[in-house]
Amino acid sequence: MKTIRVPIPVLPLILAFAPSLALGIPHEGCTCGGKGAKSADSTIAIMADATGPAGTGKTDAPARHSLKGVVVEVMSDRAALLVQHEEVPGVMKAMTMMLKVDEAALASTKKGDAVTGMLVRKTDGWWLEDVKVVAAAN
Ligand SMILES: [Cu+2]
Repeated sequence: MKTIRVPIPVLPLILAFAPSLALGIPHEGCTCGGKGAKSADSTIAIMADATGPAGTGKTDAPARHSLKGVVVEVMSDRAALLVQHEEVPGVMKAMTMMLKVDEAALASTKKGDAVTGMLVRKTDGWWLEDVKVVAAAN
C-alpha cells in the first residue's frame, strides 16, 4: 500500500517538467531566447568553416562580394552612401542600406548614379570598395 504512494506525487512532477524539457530542445535552435546569440555564433562559425577551404590560410581577409546598386543618397557627413542594391547571392537580399566608402567614392558619386563595387564586411560595418559609376544620374 505504501509503495503506491511514491509514484503518485512523482507523476505531477514529471508532467510539470516534461513540457519545459520538450520546449527546451527547440529553443536551442531558435533566436527567441537567451540561447539565440549562442546559436547565431554557431552559424557564423559554420559559415567560416565553409569558406575556409576556399581561402586556405586567408581567414583574416574579409570576403568581398560584387554588388550592383543605385545611390539613393550621398551621406558625406557619415562617409557613406545610401545604396539601393540588388541581391548579393548568399550574402544579403536586395535592400537599401548605408555602405561606408572612401573619400574618392564619396566625391565621385551622386544621387541617382548606378554603381558597382565590392561589398565587404568589416569590424565597423559594411563597406563598398572599388566603387565605379556605371551609369551617371541625369
Ligand atoms: Cu544590404
